[in-house]
Amino acid sequence: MKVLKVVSYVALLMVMVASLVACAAPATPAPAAEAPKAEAPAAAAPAAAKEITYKDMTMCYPQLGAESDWRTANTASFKETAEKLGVKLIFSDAQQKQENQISAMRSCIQQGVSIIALPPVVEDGWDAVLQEAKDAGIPVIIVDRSVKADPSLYAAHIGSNMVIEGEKAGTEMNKLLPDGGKIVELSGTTGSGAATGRAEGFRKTLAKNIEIIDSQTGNFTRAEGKPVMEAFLKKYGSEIKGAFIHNDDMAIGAIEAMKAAGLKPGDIKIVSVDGTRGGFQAMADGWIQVDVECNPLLGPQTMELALNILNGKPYDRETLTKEDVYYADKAAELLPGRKY
Ligand code: GYE
Repeated sequence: MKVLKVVSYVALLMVMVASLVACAAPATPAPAAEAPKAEAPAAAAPAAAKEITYKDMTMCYPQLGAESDWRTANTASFKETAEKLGVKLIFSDAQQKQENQISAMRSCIQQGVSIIALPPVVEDGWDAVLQEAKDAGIPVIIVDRSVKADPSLYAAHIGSNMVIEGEKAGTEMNKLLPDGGKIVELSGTTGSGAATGRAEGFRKTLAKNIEIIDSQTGNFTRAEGKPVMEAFLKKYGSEIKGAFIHNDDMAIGAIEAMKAAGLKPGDIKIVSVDGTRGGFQAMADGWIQVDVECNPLLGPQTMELALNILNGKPYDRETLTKEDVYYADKAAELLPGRKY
């Protein structure tokens, strides 16, 4: 009888302890799109787990490609930071194809990585694979470009505000062409957050007396930037007073076409984006007038963010990088100090 009573006391005690533990566990976060601080998904940080360190972390980085100097610097930033901190990095190169990024993510999910950092080549079409990661308890940080997906499907975004970059570019074009005129646009990869945002911001600030007479994609590469500018020059000749070019690599390709057509630096006023060494050199040579900076060195911040997410610490859902605007007159002086 007595034994039975003790047994039932113990059972009661166990139930109480179990419910206490359940209460102490972090609540599943409400989708925190507009909340300043967010909490990690419960699955990522069991209450009793000891603090995760960089050495415990496996980060999947399904890089979108190697299309530009920006991208090369971004890849290097992730690889160097992982090496320095002791993070295991599973890196792949999707060659600008979304389906490759999706299969790389699926393979990472299967391997049971701690976290995925995704630089999405385009904005649409991520819901299914993001849901799969969520179901597997693997948090996803969107890096660099944005996605159009329910915010509850990913933990955070870190990168640039592409609309603001476009707005800055528009303001600079207005200064370069105070009397207005016709301009062309070489845009980035169709459907990418970088191209859509820059195009939108640019149009927001562009003065009424400046007309965009044509806009074509050069897919963010030198190789494709050149023929696009060639075609523009053939079609519009000296009508073109300015060009908004969505990255330095395409600008460098476009400049080759301009040289081949016998143009001189400054004949077409160029506003470019990224602020790579190549862009700075083209500014120093007088071909690019203004370069709107876009920072690719996202490795350190992303890994720190990942650690906070995995440890269930409060973190910012949106981290924007600080970026400047650079002008041709200072380019030669600043070039040696550029990190990418
Ligand atoms: O501007 C371009 C690269 O997504 C911000 O992608 C990035 C862009 C960058 O190819 O050079």
